[in-house]
Amino acid sequence: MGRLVIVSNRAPSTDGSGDSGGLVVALKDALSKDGGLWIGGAPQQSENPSASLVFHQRPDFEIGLFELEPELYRDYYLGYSNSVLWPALHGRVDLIDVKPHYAVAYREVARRVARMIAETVRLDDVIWIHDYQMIPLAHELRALGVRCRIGFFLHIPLPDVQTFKAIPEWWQLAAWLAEYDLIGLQTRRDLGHMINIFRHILGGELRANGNMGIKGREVVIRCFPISIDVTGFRSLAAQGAATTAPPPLPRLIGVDRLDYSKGLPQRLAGYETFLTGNPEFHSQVGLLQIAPPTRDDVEAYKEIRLELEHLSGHINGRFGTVDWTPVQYIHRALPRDELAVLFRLSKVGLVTPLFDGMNLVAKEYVAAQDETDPGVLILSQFAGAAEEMAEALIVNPHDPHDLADAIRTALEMPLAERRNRHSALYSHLETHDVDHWSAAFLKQLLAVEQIDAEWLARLPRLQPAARAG
Ligand code: ADQ
Repeated sequence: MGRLVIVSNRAPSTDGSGDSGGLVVALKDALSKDGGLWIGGAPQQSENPSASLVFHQRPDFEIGLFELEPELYRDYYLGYSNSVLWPALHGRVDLIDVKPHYAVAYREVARRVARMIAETVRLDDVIWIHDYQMIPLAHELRALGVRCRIGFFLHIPLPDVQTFKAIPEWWQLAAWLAEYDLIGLQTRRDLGHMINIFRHILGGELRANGNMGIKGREVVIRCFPISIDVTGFRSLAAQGAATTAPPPLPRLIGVDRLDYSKGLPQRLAGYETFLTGNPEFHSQVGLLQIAPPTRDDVEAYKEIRLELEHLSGHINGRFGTVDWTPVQYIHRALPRDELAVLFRLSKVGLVTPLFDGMNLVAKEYVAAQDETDPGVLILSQFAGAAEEMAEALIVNPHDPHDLADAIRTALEMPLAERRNRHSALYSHLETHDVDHWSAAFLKQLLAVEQIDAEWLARLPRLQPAARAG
């Protein structure tokens, strides 16, 4: 194999700062082995963007930044990616903000980035594209004659076919996805949706080997549940906790980007129901909710922020006393080592999204626990993580009574049961960490045969002219 070429909306820093956690840690080894390249958006937009990638050599791998004009970036990123695809793929079709120029910008960015990539890749390179901001890239690269293996990993969920069809460009998106050699999804749930989307929209057929036959070629689709650096996070938590005083009251903790998919108002409603039904816990427990802002320029995000401030104020006003604040709400990001300690020193981890590709917080909470006296994870049935983490207390985040019951069960759970549940969850994570995830994806991608030149020559016929957007 030649180089591993990663493509994502944002590139890691050019000096290696801020590498802790996440994809960079997962892919560093694979990237440094064969002189890898990470292509991603430049941190700043530019009125006079470079027509080619701007390269930076880090000691471990090379970075190629693509620059975009501010307006194009806004329409592609805040517009199509986060006001159309993000809500639609999270099943929130009510929040889609359709504007034709968003779709045009999304396609234009893919075209430009593909041209920049085509200038630099070699036939034996392997390209791994990440997430919903980049779906048309394989199509654009194939149109430029790029014959490398191209894989795609979707970090967020894929909804059922009817919800998918609420996106105006539904046909086009399905066709773009069908041009990858390998599509990786987080869960079996999403894999099922992918199969149905290909079946219903493109007439694809599921083969006995699990691949999809679509218009004369085979697309490999598999699920690869993403994970974290389990032992690294565990040591971070253990080290920090050794010098940190535990909180005065047993603590419930929630850590989420402030996003409507994370179910924060529903979580607070469940906590309020718990406090209403269990007065003996008043002044005996506290909820710490950490929710840093994201995508503040998108209207739906302003609304969720106001709602959360209102709800936490409401609960504190209703139940709080001079000595007790039932909800502590922090609206900013914290360093990873601080988060790890906060997780370890919290009796209950609340991870209750309405729909989530995976949810790494669930895995971080478990990894951070002291195995001799672990806390309890309360996990939404709609988080991708629920497929692997059955020993958590699984809840329906839409039902405040279910959530309230789970909070009480978690706070009263005997030590032996907490240890049993934690030990089952941790042993699974230990063997399914983020290295396992990236190795499994790359192994599968390398097993795909080099692209068929004949198929490549026929490619334009896959696009009916009327649909080209
Ligand atoms: P996200 O939607 O961003 O990721 P998630 O998987 O929960 O969601 O990851 C969030 C990360 O940000 C975690 O590592 C968490 O610790 C960190 N974080 C959250 N709040 C923080 C705070 N206040 N301060 C510092 N760090 C904070 C998308 C998909 C997920 C999928 C991931 C990875 O939506 O479903 O799990 O990609 O594929």
